[in-house]
Amino acid sequence: MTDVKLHANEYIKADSNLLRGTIEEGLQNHITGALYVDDTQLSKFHGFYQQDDRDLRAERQAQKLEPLHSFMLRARVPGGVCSPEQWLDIDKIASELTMNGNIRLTTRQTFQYHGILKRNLKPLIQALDLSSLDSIAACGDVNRNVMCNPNPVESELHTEAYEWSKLLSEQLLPRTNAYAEIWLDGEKVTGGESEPMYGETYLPRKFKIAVAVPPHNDVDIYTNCLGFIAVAENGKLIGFNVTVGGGMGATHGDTDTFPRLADHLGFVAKEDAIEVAKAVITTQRDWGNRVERKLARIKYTVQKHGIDKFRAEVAERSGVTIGEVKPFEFTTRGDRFGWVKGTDDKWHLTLYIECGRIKDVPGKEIQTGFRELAKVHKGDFRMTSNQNMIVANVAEADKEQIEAIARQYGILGERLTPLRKHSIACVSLPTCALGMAEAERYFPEFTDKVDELLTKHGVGEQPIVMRMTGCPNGCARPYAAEIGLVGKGPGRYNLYLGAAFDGTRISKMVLENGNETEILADLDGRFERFSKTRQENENFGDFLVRTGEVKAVNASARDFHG
Ligand code: SRM
Ligand code: SF4
Repeated sequence: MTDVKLHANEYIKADSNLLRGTIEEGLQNHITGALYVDDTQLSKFHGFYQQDDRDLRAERQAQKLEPLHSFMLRARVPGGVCSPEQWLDIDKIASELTMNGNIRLTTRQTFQYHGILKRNLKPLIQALDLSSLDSIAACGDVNRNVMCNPNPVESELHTEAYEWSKLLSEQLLPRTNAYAEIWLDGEKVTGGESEPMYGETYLPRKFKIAVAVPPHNDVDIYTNCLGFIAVAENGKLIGFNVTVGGGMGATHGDTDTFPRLADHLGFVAKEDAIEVAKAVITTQRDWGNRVERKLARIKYTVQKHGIDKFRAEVAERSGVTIGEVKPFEFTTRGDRFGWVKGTDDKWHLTLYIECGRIKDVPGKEIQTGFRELAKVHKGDFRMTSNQNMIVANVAEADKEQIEAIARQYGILGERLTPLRKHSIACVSLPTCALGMAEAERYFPEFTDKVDELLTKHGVGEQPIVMRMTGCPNGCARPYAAEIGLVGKGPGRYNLYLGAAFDGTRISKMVLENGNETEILADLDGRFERFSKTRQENENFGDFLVRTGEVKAVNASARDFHG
């Protein structure tokens, strides 16, 4: 035993009886809409967060009322794939059991509900279960939703990659019976339970995995804790180039924190992938920082020990020979909108969903449109890591009907600019407790203004990855965007530039605490120079770095703040 005082969450986990805590008692307490304080940390492992509507906070405080507590629940949907029947259930649950009635697609290929009252948590989780969906480990200090390239174009390889994402997700789930007991009235386990991989204090911090299929890096593989880049021979998966140590979160003004792109661990044959994943996880479990939560992600563990030492440990724990990285190349990152045909002759229609919000708005009945699509669609739906949706696996004969419905409800997105197609924003206000500035509610209007500037300089057709978050936690991966806006205070953002289009270099701050006018003025000048002096096919981020306008961030611990 050491005398070191661990972070408070470590004691909450240790005392939780494998994630049960007093959640059940809290659900029975009808005096408050909240859970008991410690349980709000444990609830994350069950997939939900306690929140309150920040727009109403001051008013409720003035009336001496407790905040209007409600819950955000995130589902676990490996690879983002669900059936039309499941979508109809997801939609019905939103209408019947949440206050706002809508659905939010996330940057990690799943969906969230906001505004769930405490009394509706259990019926909601039970309704998901009836649809073979769950929220186990969607949040918390465990492996979360596993991402996978969702575009089933190179059909066979994608199917295999998707199967791996499901397997990884299943194999790395916590083993406690707590979820079944609390939410699904499962039989109570009275002893002998254990968490063989995680241990009773789970991981020091959240953990994220993605599977990519080159040349598409839509899952932003290098921003993940652990990444599997599919390697194929003759169209068949033979293994993965594995990456470790990526992550985005940082704290304003704290130079000990930084976003970091993952290092290459090496090539691993596919039959060894699960063992390697487990070894990476247990290494992080044992080596990760349990004192300082903000330094507890695996990116800091890899940074501290170095990739060579980390690799040796993983090889030893797994007994797997980790080979040299096999050649591969990423060329695209965003989603491929419109129709694409797979190698098996099935069609896939990618639809743009502004900030991932599935909700009817004037001129765009997105929620109704998807309901109608789900009623006739015979393939599946695929949520993308850019908060969009693919109506996947459509037979040639059904194409026309699917397209007609998408057009009827205004979700075909025919007039999207390249900038918009490559843009995402996080949720932020009013539900996110950590938001410092608007994101989802302001981003569409901001994108219009940036588009106007690009058009003014004749570069409106240039695809640029632009992302906005309401705080430095990085939920829309803004530091991996060519234009990143990170909330600093109401109406104020730090502007980050110079990341690579393909996600292989992060950005650097060029303007601190700017308002809209200052940010647009900064971009205006840069777009002008870009239009005049760019090289053929040069991307915006690369141009800024080549011309020295922005210093390249090659090693983030050294360059991001320096
Ligand atoms: Fe996130 C915390 C939303 C993807 C880094 N994130 C939060 C919370 C739960 C706020 C909180 O802790 O109270 C946000 C809930 C807002 C709301 O009202 O819904 C939130 N994060 C989201 C989502 C919904 C953003 C979106 O607009 O889609 C994404 C859900 C993904 C999912 O389905 O699992 C989401 N979050 C991310 C990503 C992107 C990714 O994983 O690819 C990141 C950066 C990558 C990374 O993890 O490094 C990210 N979220 C964070 C962090 C910073 C962690 C850190 O290393 O410091 C926090 C804060 C924390 O954990 O303390 C956070
Ligand atoms: Fe909330 Fe910040 Fe994440 Fe945006 S980036 S959802 S404001 S935690």
